[in-house]
Amino acid sequence: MKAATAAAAKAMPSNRERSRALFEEAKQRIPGGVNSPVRAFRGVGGDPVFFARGKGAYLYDVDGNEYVDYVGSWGPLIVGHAHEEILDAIAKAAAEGTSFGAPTEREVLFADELCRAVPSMEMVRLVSSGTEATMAALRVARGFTKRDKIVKIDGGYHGASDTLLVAGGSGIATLGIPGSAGVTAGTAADTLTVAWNDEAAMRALFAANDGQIAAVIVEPICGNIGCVPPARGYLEALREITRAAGAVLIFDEVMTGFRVAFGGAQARYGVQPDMTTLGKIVGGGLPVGAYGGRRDIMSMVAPLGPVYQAGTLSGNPLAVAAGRKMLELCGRPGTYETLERSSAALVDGLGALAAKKGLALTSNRVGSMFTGFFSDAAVTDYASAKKSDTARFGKFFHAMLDGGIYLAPSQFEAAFVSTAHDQRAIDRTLDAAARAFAAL
Ligand code: KE4
Repeated sequence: MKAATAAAAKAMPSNRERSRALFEEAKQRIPGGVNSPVRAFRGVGGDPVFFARGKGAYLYDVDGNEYVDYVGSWGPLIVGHAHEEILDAIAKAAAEGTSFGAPTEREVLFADELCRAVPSMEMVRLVSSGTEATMAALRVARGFTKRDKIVKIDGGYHGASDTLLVAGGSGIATLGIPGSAGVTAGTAADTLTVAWNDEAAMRALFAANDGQIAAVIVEPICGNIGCVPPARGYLEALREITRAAGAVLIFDEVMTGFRVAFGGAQARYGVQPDMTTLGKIVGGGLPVGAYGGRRDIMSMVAPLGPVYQAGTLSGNPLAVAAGRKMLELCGRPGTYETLERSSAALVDGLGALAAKKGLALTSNRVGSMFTGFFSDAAVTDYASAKKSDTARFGKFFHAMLDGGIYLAPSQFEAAFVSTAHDQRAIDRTLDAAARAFAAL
């Protein structure tokens, strides 16, 4: 038996009784037993796994089972769990105090490092989550253009603020409908949705709302439909359409920022937005969000300008210390080449194994973010993603979980490879996938 298989057999999660018990207890005090809905396994069935610790590419649950982790806390952990240098940076910052609610030198340094990494940002404001970043960016865009309507992509996700919790329409331009209870029809009415990768629909939307659209916000590589890259020329078309209409183009790079390239998707595709939102990786595993962009737009932000936005823990010293160290690690030579090599080996290996079993698996990958859809057709937008066999995905998810591999518990999410995913981790994953595909 190959060493990797033997290790996998040894590591096979034997039981998850403690997770199950904790979930029952959690549900008494926490809505749905989780502090964020996607963690509840509603997309794949079964009970969530409760984790005790992580190290490198591995997570360890409360029952002592080991997993190769491809969630990476939904993207932030591009250098793996508990990276020594990040832990050290946090410990050093913590020893000097955890929060001041006042400006610090490291925030000044971090702002400059972020703007140098993402040159389309001439100024940047730190917040504590991706949700805050996108919510603020849209408010600034509305203040700057004095227009009310915004456009998002059908199936795009930008955090849980009212303006953005709007369900997608039929795939062509539609007036947004509330995507959550509690979001008013009035709020949703100012949010238009349009299918990803449909340039004609975007042009039609602008023609039908001439002079009324404040901003278009997109994930430059969709990660919340699952991974769905932009069609050739699509981002360039968005840039041209928004510039011509005087609308602000916002790239929500909360997931793609420092993930697909050091400068994010905008560096990879060579398209500069007017504003960028960041999160996840820039916090090094601690709560950091950021929004930034052209100086004339960011000059609207209080106290410099009339658009109000604030946060007690914005620029928190520990989170900024972790984020700065993360950027330093990401900036080291070879980081993205290493991620490309290991991610390609993994996804190509999965494709070959699925093909050997005669399974229809369509994989979309950009750098170290990827999604496998059980579909024999290309997945280019939310409508085509929804046509994939999500029931089969659920079976695959659980077969991989039982094989010691932790994937995102939803078809409509991206998986992430870190620099800690070495050949042993990839081999273990492919061994588990061979068994999982056989069981489908
Ligand atoms: P947070 O508020 O969760 O930090 O960021 C919101 C957000 C904004 N923009 C993009 C492109 C995002 O992907 C996210 C958050 N992503 C989800 C999962 N893809 C986080 C997981 C969760 O909701 O628990």
